Amino acid sequence: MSQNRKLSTPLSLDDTLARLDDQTKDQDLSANVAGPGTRLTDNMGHPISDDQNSLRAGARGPTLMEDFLFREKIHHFDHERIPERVVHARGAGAHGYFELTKSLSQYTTARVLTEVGAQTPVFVRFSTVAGSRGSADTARDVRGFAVRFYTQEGNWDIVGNNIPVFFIQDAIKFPDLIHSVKPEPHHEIPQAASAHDTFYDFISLTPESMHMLMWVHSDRAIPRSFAMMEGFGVHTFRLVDARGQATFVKFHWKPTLGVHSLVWDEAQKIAGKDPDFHRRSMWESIEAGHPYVWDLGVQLFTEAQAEGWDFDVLDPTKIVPEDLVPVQRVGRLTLDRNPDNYFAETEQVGFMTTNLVPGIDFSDDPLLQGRNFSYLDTQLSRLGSPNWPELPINRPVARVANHQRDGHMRQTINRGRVSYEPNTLGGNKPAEVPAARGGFASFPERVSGPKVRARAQSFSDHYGQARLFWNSMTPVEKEHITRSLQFELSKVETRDIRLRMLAHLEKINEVLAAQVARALGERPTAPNTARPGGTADSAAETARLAAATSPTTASGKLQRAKGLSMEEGQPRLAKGRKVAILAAEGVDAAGVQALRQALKDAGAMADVVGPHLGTLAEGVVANKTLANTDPVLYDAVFLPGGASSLRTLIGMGDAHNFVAQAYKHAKPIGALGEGTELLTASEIGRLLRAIAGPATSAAPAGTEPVQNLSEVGRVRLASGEAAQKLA
Ligand code: HDE
Repeated sequence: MSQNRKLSTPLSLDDTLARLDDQTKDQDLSANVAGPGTRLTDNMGHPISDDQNSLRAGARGPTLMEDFLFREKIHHFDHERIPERVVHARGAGAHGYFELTKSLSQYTTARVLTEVGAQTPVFVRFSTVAGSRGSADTARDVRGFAVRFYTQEGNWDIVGNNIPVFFIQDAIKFPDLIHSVKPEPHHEIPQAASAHDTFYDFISLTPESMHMLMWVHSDRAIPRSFAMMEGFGVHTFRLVDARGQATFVKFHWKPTLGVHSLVWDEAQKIAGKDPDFHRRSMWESIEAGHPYVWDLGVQLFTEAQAEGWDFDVLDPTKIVPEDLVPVQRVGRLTLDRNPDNYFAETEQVGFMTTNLVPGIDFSDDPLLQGRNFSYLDTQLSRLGSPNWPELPINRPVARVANHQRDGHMRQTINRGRVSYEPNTLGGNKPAEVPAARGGFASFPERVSGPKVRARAQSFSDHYGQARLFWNSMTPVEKEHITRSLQFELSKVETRDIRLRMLAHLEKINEVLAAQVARALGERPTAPNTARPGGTADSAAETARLAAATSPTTASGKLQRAKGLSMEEGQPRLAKGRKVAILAAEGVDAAGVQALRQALKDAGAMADVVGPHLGTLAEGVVANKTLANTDPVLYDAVFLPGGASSLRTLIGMGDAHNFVAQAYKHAKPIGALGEGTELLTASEIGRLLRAIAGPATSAAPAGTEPVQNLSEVGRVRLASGEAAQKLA
């Protein structure tokens, strides 16, 4: 990490990181160093002379009870596992820092949001929701996006997702939702998948989930990488200023690489070829010096403004459209350091929605209110002791001082005889901090009302924003949503559940419903179903939409909203992408070097994929083989020149398959010199010419792979049809 970061806070970033790092870190023995920590000991520090054999009565006799070294080692091993998270079990984390670029001092006293240029250490954990710890990264699912800021005023966690809304409005339904989506309890099938009866049974009986459902069937649910997805705080929060005035706020993380996805066929194949795809990409990228970067965005609005909208900002199934309140970018999150130890950091981190700092407060969103109970509770069962905040990854950098004592695994050695307040024996320290001097004080919201179990009337429109989302999609995005619903609902075995889902879809969009109905073998009710599996004629649909009225559209009177489409307005960069260079002995070394340099300059990474590992030409070393990797793991394929290299590749079915798969997923394919022969002279070339024609943007380019790579998103979306034929 850089040593010269500007700081306006009393502790330097390095100090705070050092505090986080702490003396609990042991020595990295893989560096093969000598010194303290290199002698093998047991947990009590006794040096061990033989770690190969247990203590026996005679070389062939029974093991002795007194073998404390054996018993301690096995005892520790037996207890190495802790319960996985009940949701978000599979995750990957990274360290970094947050830097504020625009002060929000007009709205809040929180120093992390007012001190421009100050850098706050962060730890971020990304996750899928439904799958177990060992499941695949690329399942269709919501992604957790949990950010911990280690501020000088205590830990602040934004425990968000990559989708800005949620399935349910009230936390009391969370166990039902999660029981329905997890593997079915009688046979524990399917793993990390929502395409099954219990999920759609629950969803079809829960209309408030329809908006979220549209997002989950969009390409947002199969991100290309963690660095190419947005993050959202989801709930409305409050910022509170020095006078105690509150402003509502929604938090956003906007990726500097833009929002990009896989396609479903790729996502499924990657799950087998490399289940660690997302965590590996993040790890490799950070190791290669390419940090993951987002801007922090805020939507700020007053209670009075919110009262004017036809949706409730306390309802977590609703967004505040960016057209109504633009997102202001106020800071930058940079993840530039991989954890040292997965368990100690990524597994033991315990996020909590209740980790707030003075100047930030909750709203009355009933989902948020319920979460405020759950996160503290779950840490106790997962981490096993009320002292879990003492674990290095959970320990704040702000000094902790209170009269809480004892409990399992207490680390702190509290001094003195006073553990109560008020006291005179300890000078009544630590003392309360009045709100005026920075102590946390809740926003004094006026609340009154009868004690009821009821939903507000303002939470009752479940389709308006689902429609808004659908209407805001481009034709290709609509097609992907349609295909995803066709796929998942066709796996539901109970016809009644499928029919209930179709009835909901009809309320969102008739054409969508009709196309899904066809795939389910049901009679479509909408008129425009000319292209099974395709999308509606957009002119006709636009006209119908313009005429559509709904008593409560929950859309702020918008038909389309900004910022929802992934195809519109996103940067398309080579940065963060990965290219496969197919090569064999005799490859054009200069061409490969030039390409690698160009990719490096553009912030992209490359693998040389050969028939075997090792040197293929001077300075060209294959680090992957055609057998141990796969085209689904890359964003583009490049075929360099070199006659003998190409002769070898043309004779290999795996090489043909590599190019064909890349083409099927509409990836850029570049070739130079003899490299073009694999495309033109082979069966692949014949197919490509027949299907794409020379003028199609997805046709093999022949040159300039880096430029083509930057087009990857557009091409991938646009050429789906042609690519399907190749499949
Ligand atoms: Fe969570 N959620 N959640 N959740 N959630 C957990 O806490 C819960 C919800 C989210 O990387 C658990 O420490 C309830 C919304 C993330 O460690 C648990 C409700 C959003 C993570 C829990 C929700 C989230 C969790 C499990 C309904 C997006 C992973 C382990 C009221 C805004 C954090 C843990 C990490 C984890 C409860 C709904 C995000 C059980 C009761 C909405 C990113 O406490």
